[in-house]
Amino acid sequence: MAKPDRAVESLATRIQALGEAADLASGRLPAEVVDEARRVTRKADRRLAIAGDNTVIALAGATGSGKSSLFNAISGTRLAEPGLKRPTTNTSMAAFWGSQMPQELLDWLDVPRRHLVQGDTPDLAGLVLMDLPDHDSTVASNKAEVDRVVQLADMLIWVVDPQKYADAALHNDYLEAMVGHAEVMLVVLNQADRLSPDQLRETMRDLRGLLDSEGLNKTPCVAASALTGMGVETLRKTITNTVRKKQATASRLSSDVSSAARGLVAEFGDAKVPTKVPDARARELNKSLAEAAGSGIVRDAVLKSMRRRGSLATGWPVTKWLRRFTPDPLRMLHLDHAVPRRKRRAAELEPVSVQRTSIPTGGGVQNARVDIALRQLAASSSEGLPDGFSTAVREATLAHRNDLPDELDRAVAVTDLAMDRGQGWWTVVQVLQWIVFFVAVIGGGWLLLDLVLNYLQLPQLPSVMIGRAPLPTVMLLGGALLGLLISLLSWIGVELDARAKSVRAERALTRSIVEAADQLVITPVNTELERFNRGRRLASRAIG
Ligand SMILES: Nc1nc2c(ncn2[C@@H]2O[C@H](COP(=O)(O)OP(=O)(O)OP(=O)(O)O)[C@@H](O)[C@H]2O)c(=O)[nH]1
Ligand SMILES: [Mg+2]
Repeated sequence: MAKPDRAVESLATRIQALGEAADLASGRLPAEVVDEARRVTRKADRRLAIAGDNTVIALAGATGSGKSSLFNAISGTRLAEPGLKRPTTNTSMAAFWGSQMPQELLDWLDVPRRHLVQGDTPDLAGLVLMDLPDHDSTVASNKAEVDRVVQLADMLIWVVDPQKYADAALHNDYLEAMVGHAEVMLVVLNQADRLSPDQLRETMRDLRGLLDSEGLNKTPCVAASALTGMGVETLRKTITNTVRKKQATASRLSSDVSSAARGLVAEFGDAKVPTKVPDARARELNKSLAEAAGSGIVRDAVLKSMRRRGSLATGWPVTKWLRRFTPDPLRMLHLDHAVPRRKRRAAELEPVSVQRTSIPTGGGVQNARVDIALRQLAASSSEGLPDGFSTAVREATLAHRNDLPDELDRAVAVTDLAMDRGQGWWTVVQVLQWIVFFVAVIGGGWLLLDLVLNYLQLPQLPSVMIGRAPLPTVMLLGGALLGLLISLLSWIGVELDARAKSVRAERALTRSIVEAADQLVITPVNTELERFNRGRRLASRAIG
């Protein structure tokens, strides 16, 4: 048989989906539909919410009472292994009547051994019949297991035998504690074939009295024998009735779930809705934020500052000295710190020590552009959304509007502009400059000394010639020329470096700004869109 396109969801999954869809829609879709969905979800008690339309019935009791034998007798199978050696059953076992094993439910029940019973038994469809291990009260895990199953069981059948039906361990540790579940319990006195009719009547009266004294008046008790088949039909009927009742309850709930889910889906609408902020809008926002944060100003300042620092470091010592008196543009913006990576991270973690720049920002024009970008982002992100969700999207875009300037400034302040890297060559040039400067100074001094000696008519210094030119002249002119040449070449290097740095700085700033925008605007909006899309998916899944 061809599988249907859409997997048929189990009632349990649909109830869960409806509950989650209602939570996601809360505050955004009309309260009536959300409240109705919640009411329906609440109506589904734990049993229905986990087991859905499956009926869970478990056989519990002392070892040797005949749980496994009864299991086989009731189910008409030989799945359980009854035995003479005690205890026989040490892990729980379940048989499921239907076409597909409800694995999730059996996982919840923690049943390791599972059997599928197929066949023409519509009156047992959806039944999970469990054979629990001996309830020996000394084994804590067994008690925990019974406690676990009883929360979900539509019926818990306690199997006792004529010898141990009054066992203190059973009554004190289990039955008395289960008063709250009296209505879903049934006590079976098995091995009735071992008693004479009189003994049986007597034992049943005794058992009834015991149960009543424990507050279990509503718990029926029946006599049975797995061996002769006595009472088995009654048990089967009780089970069939329970299955039918469960199915009826489940099907009523199922249609309630469907109609509540339909109500939600109608409000979610069927318009095509973006799954995230459109890229173009995010880019637009980033651009306007970069402008408002003054990233262009910083880029220019980096360029100018690198030029100034480079020529200070590599220029001719004389011109260098003069330029020292011009201000550093980055220092004026309070961005001249070369924050080491480790320290930077600490600064990010420490909201009190917020670093501030002095970039002249927040101008009316820039601010207006940010507002426009935010409005457009909200508008195109909320296309097709119902009112409540589109309001939520708008609010998400504006939630941090007032913190944006500060956050952006902080992002700029902690961005590593990499101003302190890649300047090794400056030192080399600096040493060279000083060498040629000294050569020129010595040449000049030499000539000056010659001039003074000549004036005083003292004997001249010996003249040294390089080719046809005197050495001091070569030293003075050569040094000066070489100094200028080195300055010129380094100027080219500095210029290229400054441009590369300013581009890199702008990129780093853009990254910081994009990060801030992501955190303060894009992510909150995307969260809202996810909330809508997930809610709508779940609601339509809950329809079934
Ligand atoms: N005479 C008689 N013997 C029975 C009856 N039911 C079970 N027995 C026997 O009692 C013994 C124990 O039966 P089981 O069905 O294995 O008991 P259990 O409750 O599953 O035991 P554990 O798995 O050890 O917890 C077996 O030898 C069965 O043949 C019954 O109704 N009458
Ligand atoms: Mg057994």
